[in-house]
Amino acid sequence: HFLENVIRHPLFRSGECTTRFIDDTPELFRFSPRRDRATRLLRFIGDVVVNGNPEMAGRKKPDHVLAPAMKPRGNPSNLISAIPAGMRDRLKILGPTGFAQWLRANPQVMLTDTSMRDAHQSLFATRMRTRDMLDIAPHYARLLPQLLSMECWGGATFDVALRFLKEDPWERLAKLRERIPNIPFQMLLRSANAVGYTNYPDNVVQFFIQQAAQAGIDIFRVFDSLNWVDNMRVAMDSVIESGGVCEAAICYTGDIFDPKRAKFDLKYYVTMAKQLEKAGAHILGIKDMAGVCRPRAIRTLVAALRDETGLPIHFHTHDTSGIAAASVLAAVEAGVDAVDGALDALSGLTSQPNLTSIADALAGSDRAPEVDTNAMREISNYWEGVRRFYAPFEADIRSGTSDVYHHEMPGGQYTNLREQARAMGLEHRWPEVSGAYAEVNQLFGDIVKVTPTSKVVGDMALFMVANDLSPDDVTDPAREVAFPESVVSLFKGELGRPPEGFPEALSDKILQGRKPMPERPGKGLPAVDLDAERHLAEKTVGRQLSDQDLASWLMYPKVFTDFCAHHIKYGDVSQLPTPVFFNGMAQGEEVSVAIDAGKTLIIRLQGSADITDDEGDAKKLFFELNGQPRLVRVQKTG
Ligand code: 3PY
Ligand code: ZN
Repeated sequence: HFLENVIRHPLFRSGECTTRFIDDTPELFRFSPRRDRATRLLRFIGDVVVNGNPEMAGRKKPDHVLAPAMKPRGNPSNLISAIPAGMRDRLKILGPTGFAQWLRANPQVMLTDTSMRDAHQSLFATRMRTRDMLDIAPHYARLLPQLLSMECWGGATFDVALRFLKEDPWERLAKLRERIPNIPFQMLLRSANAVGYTNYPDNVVQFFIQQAAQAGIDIFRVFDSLNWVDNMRVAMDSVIESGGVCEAAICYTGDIFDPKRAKFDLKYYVTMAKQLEKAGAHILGIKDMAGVCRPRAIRTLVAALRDETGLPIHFHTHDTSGIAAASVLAAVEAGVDAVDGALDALSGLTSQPNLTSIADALAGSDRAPEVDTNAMREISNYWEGVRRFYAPFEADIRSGTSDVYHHEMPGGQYTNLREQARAMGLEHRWPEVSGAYAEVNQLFGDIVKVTPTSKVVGDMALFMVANDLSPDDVTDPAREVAFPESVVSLFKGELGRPPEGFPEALSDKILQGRKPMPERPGKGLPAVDLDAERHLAEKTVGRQLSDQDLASWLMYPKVFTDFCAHHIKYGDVSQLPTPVFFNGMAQGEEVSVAIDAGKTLIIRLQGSADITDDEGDAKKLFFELNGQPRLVRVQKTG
């Protein structure tokens, strides 16, 4: 190791070192952390083998070793071939405004692939790991440069990466960016809630967006969970100042043709669209998070928004009903400029409709997108293998459900709420939960339901079912109700407010004399002293923090602290194969883990033995690491 350090040292390589080189260069004695990293990874694998990954508690482990996902076939030189110019190159030349104008004038419909964000958020609780994305990333760069964008960041991915997957979302972004320099990256940003569940002070939102733009996010889809434009402005301004493309989204709820939901009529959406255009949006997103925008509605809406604004329109929906592709095709016929979908193996059910099928269905028409659908299928074959790793996180749903038109649950929430219901022993009462969800929506005054307001509606629905409360019980002034904390917070205005406010009687009952916030929360929240926060965070986690680390801390201080502790104990686990991360290794199994460019660990589990020593019951695991025997002792915790 010492010699390695000497040979690598820039002074040595420059040939200018003197006889004092060794004395004056203490870092020569700092040996490669590789061995230490390997030890920590073996410790992690050992822990999972012996005690299980806590993430898998209560989930069914596969009964056989899972095969790696198959990457696209063909010429292996594919991956060293030059990366073709893609849509990101066009964006760089034209800039956000010029790019948006080009998008609006372009006759073909453009495509966004959500496979790396919303698709897995909506199908398997956002659990897709960085390694599974990186393995296919170079193929995207070479095979699909015509995509408008890849949605690969934001939404719940930030929280889940740190909290459950123990990996750094910023590193994920950097590594994807390195491998895919030519396709725009898109993120979902919850305006004042950034990538969290509550409004943050304005300067925190601004700092987060600056970091995201510098780290390589090109297109920011910005929405507010109550469609309150005032609460979107700070985020929108910040995206624009950071040089990003600001796609301001309207969250679609109700049905523009339903007289009983007249609040969400065409005028409501057109008015909001005009406000967003005035606020500087480059692109207008229609965010149909539940998948309830019917074909007739989207046709009318797209035509109206294109007429009434000068912006390109981007349509996002979910296939929970089983017929969302009909709405996508109707949107295309009505002149929508771009649509979202997921590649075949990650499409359908609560995810996006199938992007490849949409492209194939449009083949030969004057709006047919310029993409290689054979390449999309090849990449999808890879996703099919990857999806198997995450089977324990999938909800047991096998078909589309028309019930979504009634409850309007976002696709990204559906499986989570079912999971919450399961954890509370209420899964067998799911139809009641989904019915209560619709009732809560009415009790709350018929609101937009999307993260984080959807979470509040879900909490209240579970609360009502668990306590056998009817809507009348909830509103009855004579009946005391211990409302969930998130409901109180919503009515206090901590997530903002719907333009028309909340129903007064229920608000009075929930707030019991307290007054709701008169302004958007960000206005009342004092700016965070970023230097002081950095100091506090560094003291807490015991190391210096980058600006990106600080942004993680500002979003989720506790989760980030736990993540750092995990990192100290086990190192960077993001490059472990997913089956190993969740299930450990079987005896005789061998895996390779790339810990750095060009540095790979070959890990083999040779065997194990139960032992009891001074510290209690444990297991000795016999590994082979790059051919050398390594012994790991793991305390049994169960
Ligand atoms: C999120 O905010 O995570 C969503 O996916 C909303 O639809
Ligand atoms: Zn979505």
